[in-house]
This record gives sequence, C-alpha cells and structure tokens, in this order.
Amino acid sequence: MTNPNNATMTMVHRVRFVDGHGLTIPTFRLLKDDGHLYADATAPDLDQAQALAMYHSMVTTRLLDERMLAAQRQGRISFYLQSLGEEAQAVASAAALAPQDMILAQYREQGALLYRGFTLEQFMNQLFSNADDLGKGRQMPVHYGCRALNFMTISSPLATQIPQATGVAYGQRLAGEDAITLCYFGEGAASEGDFHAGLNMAAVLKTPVIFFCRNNGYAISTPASEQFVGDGIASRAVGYGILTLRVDGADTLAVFEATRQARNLILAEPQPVLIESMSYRLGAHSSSDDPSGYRSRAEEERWRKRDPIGRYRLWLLHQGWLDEDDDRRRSDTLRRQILEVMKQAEQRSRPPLNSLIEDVYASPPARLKQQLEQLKRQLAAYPEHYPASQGRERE
Ligand SMILES: Cc1ncc(C[n+]2csc(CCOP(=O)(O)OP(=O)(O)O)c2C)c(N)n1
Ligand SMILES: [Mg+2]
Repeated sequence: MTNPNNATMTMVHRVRFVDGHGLTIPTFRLLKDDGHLYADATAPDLDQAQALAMYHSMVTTRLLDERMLAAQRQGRISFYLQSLGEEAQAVASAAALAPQDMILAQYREQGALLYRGFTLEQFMNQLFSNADDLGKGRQMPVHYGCRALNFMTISSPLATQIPQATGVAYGQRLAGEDAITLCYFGEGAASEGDFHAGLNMAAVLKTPVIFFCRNNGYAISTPASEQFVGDGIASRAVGYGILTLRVDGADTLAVFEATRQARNLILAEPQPVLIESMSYRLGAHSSSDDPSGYRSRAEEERWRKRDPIGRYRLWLLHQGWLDEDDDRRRSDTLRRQILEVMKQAEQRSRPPLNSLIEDVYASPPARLKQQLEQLKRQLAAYPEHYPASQGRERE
C-alpha cells in the first residue's frame, strides 16, 4: 500500500511511538586536535596554494575582527560582530564553491566574503559608512554585500535569507546555470518559520542550494539546550527529505570536503543539501553583548582549545606548506596594513545625504522627499547632536 506521496506504507498492529533517541546523526571529521589526519581519513584534493589561501583568509578574518572590535570600543564605529572560533566554517565552505555560486549569508560569515576577494578597503568603507561604501552608508556596520562577488547584502531580520536562497537557487535551475547557491544561518535562525518554508520549498522544487547551518551553541544569550530538543538542526532536514550531513565546524578540511561533495551532488542532480556545522561562538554575540552574564569562563576555555585556526595550522606545518617565520612576519604586516586602511577609511568623506532616498524607487516619492527635508532641518537646527553629519559630505 502507498501513501499520497507514493511512498510505501508498512502496516503494524501494535501502537509503537517512534522515538528519535539513538538515531543521532554522526559528525564528519578528518583532522585530529594534533593536526594529523585520522587513520581512516583521506585529505581533500587541495593544493598548497589554495590551502594557504584558506589559511590566510582565516587569519586575516581574525585580525580584522580583533582590530574592529577594538575600534568599536574606542567609539570609532557604532557596532561590530566577530566570528572568533567560526572562521573555518565560513572560509572552508566558501573555498569549496565556484565564483559564480551565489552566497546568502546571515552576518557572521565575513570569512567567506574575504576569501572571495572583498578587500580590506571595502570592509572598512562599509564599517565606516563612508562615500565609497558599496551600500552608500545606508546599513549598520557588518551588513556587507557585493554584487561583483555574488554575495547578497546581509539583512538583520533572522532567516529571511533562507527562503530567498531557495528562490535564487530555483532561478539558477530554471535558467540552466552552472551554479548553485549557498545559504548560511545560525541554529537560532532555524527556529524561524522562514527556515521551514525555505527548506520545504527547496525540497519540493529540487533547487540547487546548500543550507549551511552554523550551530555555534548560542543565539545571543540562549544556549542551544534551551532552544530545542532533538538531534540538532540536521534531523529537521531529514524530515523534509533533504540530504543531510553533520560536520565538525572547527575542522577546516572536513568543512571543505563536506561542502565540495555537497556541491558535486547538486551539480549531478539539482536538489538541496543541508550541512550542520558544529562549532562554538567563542566571542560575544556582538559588540553590544557581554557573555559573562550567561556562561562560564571555564566553558569558553574548553572550546578555545578546539580553535579551528590552530588545528589547521598544525596540519599545514606537518605538510611542510607553512613557514613559521614567514607566518609571523605576514601577520605583523597585516596588522599594520589593517590599521592603515582603517585610518584612511575613517577620513574619507560621507555619502551625500540626498543619496539616502535613492535607488529604491525609480524616482523618490514625495513622502521620502519630505522626510529628507525634515532631516536636513533637524541637522541644521541641532548640529551639536549630529557630529557625524559635520562636513566631509561628498557632493
Ligand atoms: C526576526 C528576528 N528576531 C530576533 C532578532 C534578534 N537577534 C539577532 S541575532 C539573534 C540570535 C541568532 O542566533 P543564531 O541564528 O544562532 O546566530 P549566531 O548569532 O549564533 O551566529 C537574535 C535573536 C532578529 N535579528 N531578527
Ligand atoms: Mg548560534
């Protein structure tokens, strides 16, 4: 007998509730903590140049994060959000894609954008909302976007990117493109209705999309244990009939290989795949958060020992692909460069105020024009309260 889905139904004659316990989905891992491969593990097909490009992107992400969190504390930018401990997830997954693949991110995946070629200047222009920011200064810091790099602009409302990614991928499929979509989100975002709508549509329409869930243990102050029971996010994708893999998010090689194989599967036959990447958000949620109120130092220290960059670095050293002196010199130069680029971006002029209401409508409606005039009157009347608006506006 078949059900309305044409799936075979097995009949039983006693009540037996299905219990998910004991059906835990395993975690794919290649590298041990000492940077050596497990005996039965195979290293991905990765040459030295790409392996080092991934490493440098991860290190650059971390140094940029350190510097810009400090800049926020100094009052130079209004907001910042680090990816400390999660660099491998973003960089290694992006490294397994082709440049024509579309990325829709949440907000903690700056490593993916950096790997794609977003420059330090471009990061800084966005963070300082200056006239050279691709978003014309109209978004909060860290809401990056880059059409040239196929990276959709970040938006704050959680999970909106998930059904959008399904739609982008459906478009790729209809157009017969040789490209897929990768969609990042946190385990917290997976509590939104959009997660379920996005996954189900993707499964039914067989859209070429990788749902990449960063399960970093927290949604701001809420630990995963208070967000859901059951076997994480991976088991939900199984329920939607989506191919699923769980991976150690602190293992650069495993994340790369998982994403590469997911992409190959999708190219062979259009379909969604979900990867649940297990990690830990080592830093605060953002510059507005202080984790000491909801978790212990001891817990953080345990996870610090599983630093993705440290483990990958050991593997590169074992390979003979990384020189320690070289590495140190490179980081020193990079720190200086980041500081220099930051100072330049800080000095650059502001976007013209009039551009605030452009680009959404073919011509701005009267309502927006009125609001802009109100804003100008406000700035003129109370200049002391709007120091950022003083001078430096590019016409
Ligand atoms: C619809 C919506 N609700 C609430 C928020 C506030 N908020 C911003 S980030 C966040 C936590 C998200 O956690 P997760 O998806 O796990 O990502 P992580 O920050 O851990 O990377 C919340 C609740 C929001 N931005 N949008
Ligand atoms: Mg989270």
